[in-house]
Amino acid sequence: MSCAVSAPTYGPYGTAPSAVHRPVGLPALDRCLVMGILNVTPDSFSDGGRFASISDAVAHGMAMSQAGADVVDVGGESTRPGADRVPADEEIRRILPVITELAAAGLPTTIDTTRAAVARAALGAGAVGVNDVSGGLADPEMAAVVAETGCPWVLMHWRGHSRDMAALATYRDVVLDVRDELRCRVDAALAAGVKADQLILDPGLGFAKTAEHNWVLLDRLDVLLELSMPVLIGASRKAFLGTLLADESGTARPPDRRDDATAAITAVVAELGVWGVRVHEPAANVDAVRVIAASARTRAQRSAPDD
Ligand code: PMM
Repeated sequence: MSCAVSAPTYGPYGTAPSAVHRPVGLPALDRCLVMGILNVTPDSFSDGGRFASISDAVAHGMAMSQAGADVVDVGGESTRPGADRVPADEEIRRILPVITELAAAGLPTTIDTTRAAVARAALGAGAVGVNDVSGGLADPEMAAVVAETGCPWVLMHWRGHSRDMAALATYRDVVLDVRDELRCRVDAALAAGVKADQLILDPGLGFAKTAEHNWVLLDRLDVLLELSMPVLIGASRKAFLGTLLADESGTARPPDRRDDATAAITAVVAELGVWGVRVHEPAANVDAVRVIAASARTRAQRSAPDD
């Protein structure tokens, strides 16, 4: 996986993390944004099958908004390791009524898809942005849809579809490789007419990454933040947390008991300056980002010169 990018910093956007833009069309906040996960799938790793009916899915989206989620990310295809693909028309059938109803209720939604046709349908139904776990690699038409609509686009680091991704988890240096591969995706997006201020980057924890890779990426987020673009982190309930919290017999902690650890990661990455986190249970994560924002405000006041 390589492309021709060789400059040490990302040119047009400066190098200071303070220069990070606020993606158009998404809430502009003075704290880390919290994106609630709404998987309308029978087989996602932690919530698969829970929200398969339209009314259950809409009710859960509303509940996440009431719990403080700033945006709800709606997905109709599972990306858990080993998952098989679903046809595009089935993906559209799952997500469209849910996005339509949430948009009608005034909730900002993003569409979690790698397919341009699904993104186009979702944006037409009122979604405000596209969350593309393939960073534009899976569907060559995606960039054109995003350029045409001018919506925010999450470019996640990705090396291949879920069925094959475990075999792709080999890196020279995971932090530098992920950064460079994401820069290639940014260059491709810009070349296709997408504006820089539409883009959000995501290291893709768990996607062609071992647990060790995930921890190293979290530890060296400064390298991604130096690209001076908004960064989104999706650690919620992922397997590396289950392994970390395994019981004495070595059995991984089940996904629905990984929310406290998820909120701990949210606090850590919000303190580092990420733009957003993508989580299953927003409430504790919203509290965490508010604590971090209050702490940052206090620090700023202490270091501000007296009037
Ligand atoms: N992870 C999943 C799905 N979509 N999108 C982004 N941007 N980042 C992620 O880390 C990410 C994602 C898989 O988790 P899920 O099955 O709980 O949605």
